[in-house]
Amino acid sequence: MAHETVEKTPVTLLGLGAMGAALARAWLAAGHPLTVWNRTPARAAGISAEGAKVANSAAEAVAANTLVVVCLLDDASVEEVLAGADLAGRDLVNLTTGTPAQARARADWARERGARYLDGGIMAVPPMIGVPDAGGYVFYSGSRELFERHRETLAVPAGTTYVGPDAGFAALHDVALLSAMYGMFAGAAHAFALIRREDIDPASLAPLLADWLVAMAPAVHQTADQLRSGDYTKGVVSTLAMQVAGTPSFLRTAEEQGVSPELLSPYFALMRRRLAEGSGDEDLTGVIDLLVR
Ligand code: FVH
Repeated sequence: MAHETVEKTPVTLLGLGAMGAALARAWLAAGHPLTVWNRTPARAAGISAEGAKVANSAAEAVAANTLVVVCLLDDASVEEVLAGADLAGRDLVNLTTGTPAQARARADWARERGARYLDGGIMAVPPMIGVPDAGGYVFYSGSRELFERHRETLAVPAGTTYVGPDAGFAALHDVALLSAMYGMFAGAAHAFALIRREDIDPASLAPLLADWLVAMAPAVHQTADQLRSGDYTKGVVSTLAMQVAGTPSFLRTAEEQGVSPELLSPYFALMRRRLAEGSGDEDLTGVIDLLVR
């Protein structure tokens, strides 16, 4: 029986930090020919032993393959590393975290140099890379054609979610989700602080906290529905007026427990401002409009 050999797209990867190394290992494990470069050459030794070609310079690595993936510290390092490389005809995929404006400027910069450009925002930590069930994925935005052309290769390290032709959208989605995550961490930090001096095992609070946050998370769908309709009273269960009335109890409890209210206070202040505008029968959605300058 004849065996068909499926050629795997060769990949160039610049950057072998924690995330770059995880990406490299995922592509090698899936059989993709891989050329790598890293500023500190010692970091490439392990990947080389696993089968990657190590280029002597970033320019040499870029010249090796059409698909060039960059995963460096920040946008400034991307500029520095690619400065001496000939990008003409390259498919540049930038997985370096940055702002939407940086991504848009980098897309223009790449286009001026004759490259096609796709920006990525990684929603995973290194141990999730190359582990299909880990739930990690990458937001992509920019050239749809480029995304489709390399979709299979890009899906090797983590899932792929294309969010539009605007190169800034991957970074915007990335930062939006991570910002929400920090809000959640802030709330959890306050909760743990409240019990810190009591005879309550943090390990007994943790599952209660996790279950509660999971139970509350679907509320974002109602928020989205209200934002779309413009009616912030639609489906409201707990009115802003009722919630503002409850806030002194939260602040007094913090005081009684010797806990600074500095994580809660800014949000409560916004709720009170919205209430003062006469929006007591609304949900908390109106706070969003106070944030948008
Ligand atoms: N690791 C994580 O948990 C997060 C998950 C979400 C996405 N981020 C972003 O991924 C980018 C790379 O992150 P990383 O984890 O690989 O970061 P490091 O381990 O610190 O490696 C940084 C690499 O960048 C190289 N580098 C830094 N500055 C320069 C420069 N001026 N010129 C050339 N290369 C530079 C560094 O090289 P070296 O220090 O080994 O010589 C590493 O290869 C990042 O945007 C995260 O936000 C990761």
